[in-house]
Amino acid sequence: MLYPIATESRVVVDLSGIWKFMIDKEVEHIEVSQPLPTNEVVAVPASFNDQALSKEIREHNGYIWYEKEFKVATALRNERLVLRFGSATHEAWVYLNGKEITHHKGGFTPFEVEINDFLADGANRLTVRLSNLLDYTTLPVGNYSEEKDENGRTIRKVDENFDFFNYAGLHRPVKIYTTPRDYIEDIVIVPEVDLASKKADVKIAVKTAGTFDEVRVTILDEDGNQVAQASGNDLNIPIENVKLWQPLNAHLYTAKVEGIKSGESIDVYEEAFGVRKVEVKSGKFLINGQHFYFKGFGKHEDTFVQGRGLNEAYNVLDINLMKDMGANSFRTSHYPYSEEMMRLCDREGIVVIDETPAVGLFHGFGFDLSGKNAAATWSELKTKEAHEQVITELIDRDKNHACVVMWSIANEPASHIEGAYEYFEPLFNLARELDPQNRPCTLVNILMATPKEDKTSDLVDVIALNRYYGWYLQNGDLEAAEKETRKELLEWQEKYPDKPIMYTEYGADTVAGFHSAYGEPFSEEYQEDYYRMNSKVFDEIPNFVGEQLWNFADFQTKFGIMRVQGNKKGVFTRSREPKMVVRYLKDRWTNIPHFGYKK
Ligand code: BDP
Repeated sequence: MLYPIATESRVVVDLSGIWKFMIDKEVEHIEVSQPLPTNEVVAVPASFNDQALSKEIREHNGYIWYEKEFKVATALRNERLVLRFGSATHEAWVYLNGKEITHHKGGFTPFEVEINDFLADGANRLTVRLSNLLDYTTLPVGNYSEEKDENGRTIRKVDENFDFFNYAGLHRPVKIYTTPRDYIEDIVIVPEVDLASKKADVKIAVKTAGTFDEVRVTILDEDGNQVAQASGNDLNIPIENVKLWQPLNAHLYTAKVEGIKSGESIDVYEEAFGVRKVEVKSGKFLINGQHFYFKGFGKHEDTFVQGRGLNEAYNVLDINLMKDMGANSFRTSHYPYSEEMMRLCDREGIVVIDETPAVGLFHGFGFDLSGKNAAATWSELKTKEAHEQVITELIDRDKNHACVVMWSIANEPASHIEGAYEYFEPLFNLARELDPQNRPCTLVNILMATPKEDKTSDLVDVIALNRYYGWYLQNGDLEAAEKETRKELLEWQEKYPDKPIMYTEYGADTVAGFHSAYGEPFSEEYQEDYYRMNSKVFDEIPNFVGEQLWNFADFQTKFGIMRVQGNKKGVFTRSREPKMVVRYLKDRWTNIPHFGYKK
């Protein structure tokens, strides 16, 4: 699905701003042909939760209503008009002037609908009913329950089966964009490069709707110079002396696609792309033929007030903080991030592991680490359909991004439980079939899924581990933790000598400003000692190709006795002040090259 941009043939109207808002108490029927009976307002894009200063709103589980009035300029009325949501969390029913025009389930991917037939002259009323409910059929997975109160009203409850606050709302921009009636619908770009001769063959497939005499593709370099031009819907365009997209040194080409009729350019779209080669070979992760070492983070889309809503200033700041530390990558834990962030990573050369919202695939996941309920996971959860949908939508959205080097099919599923292989095998096949660029695929492994217990490692291209030796296990005893870390990593190395191994999470909760002469857990000293211990072991393991720590910044979670105002494993606070450990990590990472660290 193309991102909405303004071009010579397209106009974008942003509906961001202040919308009418109300939570649905389910006491009276809401008549969508009428304006919403509320005077409350909410800002879009953002989570609604932290805007209202109301516990009832913040913790509401159920349905939520949004409404916005807009007008469309007469000059645009003959164009094809498309209403597009960057995301709506987690399920949306969309009404225009009282008529349902679309519905979408899944809170982290875009969807769109043509609105010409539903527009009124003058003011239009856009009403959105959202649900923030999660259960055993959704991704993420929620523990859902409901009961009736004394007045017969349904009280719904979602206990997150994961460790982040269930923020919801219109998290990403809502836009109307125009196209001509004959238009470019999709573009698939697959750059194949011969590194030795510096020659690329860029396969470009253009899907159009309506009729054109010609589809013309012009490749421009970063300075806007024409590099190549060809005509057709299925092209293979050679580029000589190609400039590669490299981590932190990104070169982006632009494919300018024109739909032409009677010699006139009717529709124009511009898609940026990078030329780079990603491979997994002999226990190493290669970008452009060189052994890449991942340095970076698991993150969240999580900021004060906006919650999980798009916050572009924070996105820019976060990438600048990463670069300053010598980091080169992050994982979109635990859901697809905004398209704006993906475009920024393309531009900035940040390497991304792109994750689906498949988190909580672990029956009874909680702060009790016994995992005693996990056995029921693959019989109790009914997420197969949602999982196929999110893989399909994610790959469709992000297929052309140079920054994406690997898909993460899930985070911490109960992959040590019988049934996991059978659940995941078709999903890995699906992802591999759908990705035109054939990127590696992984699944992020939970601590119980040791080399002996895990059932899914044969499916993954890279062994991606979340490990908490020294935190959830051997807390406060880094000597014992070091032994366990080494023991397990050596076991993986021995069992899968051809697969690269990386950590996609490791961390210790740390209260900013808490110091301890004894390096006690929760102190800034402990966090640093913990990372130093891990680094030492990583450097001993030949196939260890990357360290993405948990977490970039402190973040909001569900309530629980293990969380004080959220998860404190950030190396930055939620407002991005560095904890002490940042100096150590900066020193380590600026001394580790992006390439060739592990020979
Ligand atoms: C892992 C999860 C992550 C949590 C983290 C933690 O993947 O979402 O926040 O551990 O406990 O279980 O801090």
